[in-house]
Amino acid sequence: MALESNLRIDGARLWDSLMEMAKIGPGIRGGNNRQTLTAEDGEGRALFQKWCEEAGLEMGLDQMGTMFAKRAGTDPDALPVYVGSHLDTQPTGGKYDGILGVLGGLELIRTLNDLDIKTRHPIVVVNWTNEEGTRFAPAMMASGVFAGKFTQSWAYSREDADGVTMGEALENVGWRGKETVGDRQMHAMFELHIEQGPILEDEGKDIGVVTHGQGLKWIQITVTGTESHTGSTPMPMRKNAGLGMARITILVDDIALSHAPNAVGAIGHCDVYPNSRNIIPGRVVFTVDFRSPDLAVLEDMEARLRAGAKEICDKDGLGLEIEIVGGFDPITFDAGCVAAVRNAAERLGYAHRDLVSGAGHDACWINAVAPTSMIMCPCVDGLSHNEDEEISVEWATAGTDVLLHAVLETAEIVD
Ligand code: HGY
Ligand code: MN
Ligand code: MN
Repeated sequence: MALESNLRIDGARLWDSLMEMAKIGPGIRGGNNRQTLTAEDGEGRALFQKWCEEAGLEMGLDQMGTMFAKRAGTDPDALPVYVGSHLDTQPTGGKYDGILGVLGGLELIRTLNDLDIKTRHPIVVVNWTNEEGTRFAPAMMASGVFAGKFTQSWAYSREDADGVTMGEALENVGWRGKETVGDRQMHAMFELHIEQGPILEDEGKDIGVVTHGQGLKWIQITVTGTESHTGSTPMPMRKNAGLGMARITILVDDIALSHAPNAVGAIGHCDVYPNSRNIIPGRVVFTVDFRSPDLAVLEDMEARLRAGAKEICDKDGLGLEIEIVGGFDPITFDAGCVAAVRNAAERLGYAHRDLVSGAGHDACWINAVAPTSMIMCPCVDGLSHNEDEEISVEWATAGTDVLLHAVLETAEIVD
């Protein structure tokens, strides 16, 4: 059976599943708060597991809690083609970031079942644990362990704001599997994801053919000063850690802008101690998020941050500690997988363009151990990591149609 342009998924069924999943771990403004390894994440996992069982898939679970739902191929020795993404969300996350990739993979399976299409290679739908890295840094944690970037014991030791370790949370939520992480061999992996940026919508494109992923550095900075009274401490006597953070915040912006237009930088996380209205902060802990498609630029940004932060803290008599808590180099996706995505978009008649992923994804790590690429669809106003994140059923359908065709080209239909 040849791959015909009329071979399409059921967009209405996909949309229903997205809306059903969105009811779990509701946010405060219509989005989702289903942070990794919380009870809400466990509920979302259970719903995904139920749907996979209804689709006749065999569920595997590894020691990082990653879920692998397998549809058998005709050749038991052929390595599977993997699809999927993540079901965990930001605390003020949207309904589609990650979820579209997992449920789009499930919709692909449902479509193959409806049409009784067999493939030589098995197909596996994955829900990677802790992609977001919000509760437990770093991001893309389970896929990072799978790709050998982090040890499992280090990942288990990572703590959330309440001092709970990732290993304890995994045990408590009851999703720690037995499978050794990284044992699975992949023929290829395709990840469908919303763009989380404005390019596709601005250019009227349905599909992003993702050729590269920009690199990322998460640099955690601790500035220490002296807690003292905000009223009675004379200004010259103060060692204000909060002021140090403010000066470094401006420095981060200046460094990123000096590498415009492709570099970006921001501070999204900060903890102020003791965080009392009338105590000068004695300690602040915050994370700088630098990104660029160019490794030399990333290295330059880190070097200038280290030098500039030291100058600021020395001048203000503040202590300074710097720790890298996450990151990966810019990546180039597999040319064969990228071509399969581009062929699919062309065959299906979807407007498409090559794209560099601005956000990090599990595919960025898996690209190190298997031929990998990504498919992106637009999102409204390029907004993501915001409860107002929105896509259209047409965009979701187009992305999943392309996923279906790219996977079938790779997994080989058997007549
Ligand atoms: O940080 C990222 O790029 C991803 O959303 N975890
Ligand atoms: Mn994501
Ligand atoms: Mn995200």
